[in-house]
Amino acid sequence: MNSSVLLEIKNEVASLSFNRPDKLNAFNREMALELQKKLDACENDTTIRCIYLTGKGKGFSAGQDLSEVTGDNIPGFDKILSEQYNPIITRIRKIEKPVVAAVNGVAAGAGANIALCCDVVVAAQSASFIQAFSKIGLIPDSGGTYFLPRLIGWQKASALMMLADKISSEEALQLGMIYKVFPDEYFAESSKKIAETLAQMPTRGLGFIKQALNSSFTNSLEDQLSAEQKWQQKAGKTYDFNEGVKAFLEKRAPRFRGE
Ligand code: T3D
Repeated sequence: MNSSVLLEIKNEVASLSFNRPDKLNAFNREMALELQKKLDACENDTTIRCIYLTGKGKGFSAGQDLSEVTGDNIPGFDKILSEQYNPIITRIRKIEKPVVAAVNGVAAGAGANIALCCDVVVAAQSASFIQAFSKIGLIPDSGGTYFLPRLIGWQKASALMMLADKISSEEALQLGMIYKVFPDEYFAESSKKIAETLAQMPTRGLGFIKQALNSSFTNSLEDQLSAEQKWQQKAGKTYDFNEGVKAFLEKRAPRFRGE
């Protein structure tokens, strides 16, 4: 049986593809747990230096599989969030490796918010984003109320969450929600290139950038300066820092190892 999350490793990039294309990669429980398992495997594998998340077929992910939240066997939101979505978001933020979200098609509900918590978010021209929750009487979860106002500002976030407007990737770009948009025909290649570039950079340092950014959302300036001091000391002890400076002085290209 095909896995609901495919893993392919190439050029030190782990590509994780949501694989329920007939349901626009909506998350059932199995897929949410499989994603966590595969993210853990990527974290622990030192040969992987960047993670690339995308969807098979025409969607990125339509969020929670709504067929699993109706009927007699409803697991309950508390269980769904604590077992499925919250651990996905915290894992992505904690992994000390860059995570690229390559939004190939529609990203709705939890699908959109999983993309938005990634380190670099790019989208295909034909992709779209919807905070779909309010249409069915829910509130944005999977970190939506945390990341979206910080990305695009309170007012726009509030309106998008309440109105559940479907916005194009170009609009998302203009709002500052995502980093870049690529034409559909070059999307896979262009987005993968970003992941491959990151994988050849000083990836331990990129992991430290991520940690410093995580705390910047809640720290005072003084606390954040201390955090920078802490992560900079760690960065200064890496092989890649030494190599970067040496290569600069020797006027040659650096050969980073992610160590
Ligand atoms: O515990 C909790 O549940 C809390 C957690 C909540 C997290 C959430 O993510 S809540 C939000 C859940 N997502 C949605 O409400 C989005 C629902 N989907 C849509 O609104 C539309 O499908 C899209 C706007 C995303 C795309 O529209 P379109 O016209 O391109 O595609 P479609 O025809 O609607 O969908 C294609 C198929 O995917 C279709 O199946 P079928 O009829 O061909 O067999 C459709 O039913 C299925 N599908 C799409 N989204 C979901 C889904 N099936 C189950 N769950 C879905 N979310």
